[in-house]
Amino acid sequence: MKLSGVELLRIRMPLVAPFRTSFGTQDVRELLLVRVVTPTGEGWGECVALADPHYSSEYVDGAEHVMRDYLVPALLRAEEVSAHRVAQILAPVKGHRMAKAALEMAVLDAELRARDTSFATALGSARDSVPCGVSVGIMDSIPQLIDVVGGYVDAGYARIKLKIAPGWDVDPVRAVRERFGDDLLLQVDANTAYTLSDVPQLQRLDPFGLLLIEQPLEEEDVRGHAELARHISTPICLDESIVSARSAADAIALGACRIVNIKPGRVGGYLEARRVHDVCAAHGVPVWCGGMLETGLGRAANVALASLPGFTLPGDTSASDRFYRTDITEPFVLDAGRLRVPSGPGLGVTPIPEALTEVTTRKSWLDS
Ligand code: OSB
Ligand code: MG
Repeated sequence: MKLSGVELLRIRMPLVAPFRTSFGTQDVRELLLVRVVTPTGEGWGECVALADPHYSSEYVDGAEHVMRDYLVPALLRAEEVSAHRVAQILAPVKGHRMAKAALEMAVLDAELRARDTSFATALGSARDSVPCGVSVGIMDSIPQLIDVVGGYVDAGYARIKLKIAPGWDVDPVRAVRERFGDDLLLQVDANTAYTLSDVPQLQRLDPFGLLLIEQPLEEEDVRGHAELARHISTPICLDESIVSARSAADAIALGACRIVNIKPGRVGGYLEARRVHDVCAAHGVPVWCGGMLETGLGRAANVALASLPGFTLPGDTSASDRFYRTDITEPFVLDAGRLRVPSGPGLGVTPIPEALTEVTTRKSWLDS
C-alpha cells in the first residue's frame, strides 16, 4: 500500500505517582503517537522514547524531529509500504530505533486492521491472557516501599520488580522478602547504576533468591556483564544492552545474560522483538516483555507480544491504572494477576477521541 499521510501527536499524561529510577524521576509522561492513514483506513503507533535521554540516547523531541525530517518523508516516498518493509525503507537512517518502531507499529496496525487480524495472531500468540508484573520505583523510605508493594500484591500482581541504585538495594530487598516471604516472585532493575567495583555489594543480593537482576552495568558493557556473572548467583537479565536480535545473540554467546527483557521500541519494532524472542528461544533463554509507561496502545501490543511461547516470565505489562488515572484507550484491568490479550483487528484497541483530545498538546500532519 501507499501511505496517504502521517499524523504526529504529542500528548502529556500525568502519572498517578512519581516514578523514580536510578536515572531520574518522572511525574508526567510526555509521549509521541503516530497515526498513519492509508487509502483503506488508519493505524496507530506509540513511540516509547522518554522526555530526556537518560534511559536511552533517544528522547521524545529527538524522535519527533527525526520522524518529521527523515523517517516519515522516506515512508511517504515509498510506493509500496508494508510493515515488513518499513525497517528496510528506514535503514538509511542510523539508529533511532524507538522512532522507527513507532512507525512500523502504526503500519502494522493499519495492515492488520485491513486484514481483520490481531497483533497476537500475527506475532504468533500462544495464549489469550498473560500474567503481569509491576515495576516499583525507588521510594523515600522502606515503610513507604512496603506499603506500595503491599498494594500491588493485594491487587494480584504475579511478580514485583524493585528499582535499585547504590544506597537503595540490599535493605529494600531484605525488607520486601521479610514482609512478603520467599514465594513472592521478586526481581530488581539497576538501569546501569553499578560498575564492576560493586561486585561485593551485588553479591549481598545473592541470598534473597531473586529471579534476576536487570542491567546492573552500562549499556555497552556486555563483556562486563559476563564478568559479573562469574561472581554473583542472581541471574543477569539485560535490558538497555539488547538493541537487536543480533545483540541478543552476541550477549548470550558471551555469557552476559541468562534472561532477556524485550522492549519492542528499544529493538526497533515488534517484528524485531519477535526475532529477539526467536533467538532467545533457540538458546533456551527465557524472555519477558518490558514496559515504557505505555498508554493503552503500546500496552495492547506489548500484551500481544507477551503471549508468545518464549515469554515464560511475567512482564512489566501492568494495568493501565499502574501509571494513569485515565488511559487514552479502554483501560487494561488486572484480572487475577493477568491481562487479557486483545483479539480484535490490529491492536484491538483505539484511542477514545475525547480522552485523546484531553491530553493532546500538539498535532502535525505530513503528506506528500
Ligand atoms: O528499565 O524497565 C526499565 C520505565 C522506563 C524506562 C525504563 C524502564 C522502565 C520500567 C517501567 O521499569 C516499566 C513499565 O512500563 O511498567
Ligand atoms: Mg529495565
